[in-house]
Amino acid sequence: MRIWTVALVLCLALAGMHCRQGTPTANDQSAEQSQPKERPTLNVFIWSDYVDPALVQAFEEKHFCKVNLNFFESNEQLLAKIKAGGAAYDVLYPSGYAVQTLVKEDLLLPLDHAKIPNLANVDRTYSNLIADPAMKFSVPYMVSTTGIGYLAELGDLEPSWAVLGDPKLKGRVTLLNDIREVIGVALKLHGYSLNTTDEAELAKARDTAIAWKRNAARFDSTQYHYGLAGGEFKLVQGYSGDVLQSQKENPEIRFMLPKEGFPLTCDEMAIAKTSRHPDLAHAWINYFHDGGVAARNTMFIKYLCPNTASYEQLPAEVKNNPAVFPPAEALARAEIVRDVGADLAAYTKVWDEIKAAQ
Ligand code: N2P
Repeated sequence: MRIWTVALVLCLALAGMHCRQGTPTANDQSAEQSQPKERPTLNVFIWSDYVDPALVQAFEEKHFCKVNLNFFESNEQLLAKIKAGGAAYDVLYPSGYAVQTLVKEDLLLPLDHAKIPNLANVDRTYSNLIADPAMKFSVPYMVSTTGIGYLAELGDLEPSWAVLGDPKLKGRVTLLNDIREVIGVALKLHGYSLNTTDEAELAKARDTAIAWKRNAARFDSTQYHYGLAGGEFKLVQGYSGDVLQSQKENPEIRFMLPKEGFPLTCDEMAIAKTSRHPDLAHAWINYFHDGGVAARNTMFIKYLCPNTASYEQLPAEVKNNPAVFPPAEALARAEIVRDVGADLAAYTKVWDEIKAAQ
């Protein structure tokens, strides 16, 4: 027993020496006299519950750096922050439609593919979902769908967005705090495109969303799945992975993608033009497309990472989960949220009316 303990301690010490060789102080001839070089900080601006924290820690160790995760709750919040300038973010996670806006406004750094060899692992079968298939400015991170999360006690629900207005659930429902998601699914209920710019269609969606708001406890994009797991809410409009993550705490949670169609986004990784650590930012993007890392991340956050090298490392229950990898018949009902350009003003007007309604 003692011999094994000594051997283990020796192994750990050797492993420690080996690790330190890769750090910025490794070539220092007189380590005792000089100050150790300070770890750079990579500032990442990301959605909440969107990365396995153990992988972030492993990256910090591998690249001798500190990672600062900052969270945003909608693309509009991300865009407002980046457009205002002043924030020292390195890596950003906009959805495809927000990538288009950032590129138009010249706020992203063109990517150096030589620094991201794992781009070879990106699954090209999803190229049609991606805003920037040549990956000039952004690399797909996760595909997310928006559906309904609910407690199994509700039984067999009608697979329709109409359930958001069910009076039996008054006060126990939440809606995403997101202009395109809420107006988008109200448009879908009526059979319209969630990228419409038709004023009459938007007005009809507004009235539906106001009725839903009256039935809901609140708009919430970040805590709702905890409320669902705890039973505070019985039914939520939610992102696929958020709802699936909450099954860890409460296995009696279900997820469905309504028959009228649903929003789909491919959320991307991009580097801010003002990044102070562009090399480290490239290394970050490369790391999350390593097959093993992508598989571990998918297992933890339960979103679909379009990374071919990861698929064979996923357990069957993730690979065969239609809420993570929607089958073709479900994908046929998905609609990608697109940049509506100047017509966003019409959405903003409707959103303000929904928010103001009593
Ligand atoms: C994570 C939400 C990410 C999905 N909480 C947004 N498309």
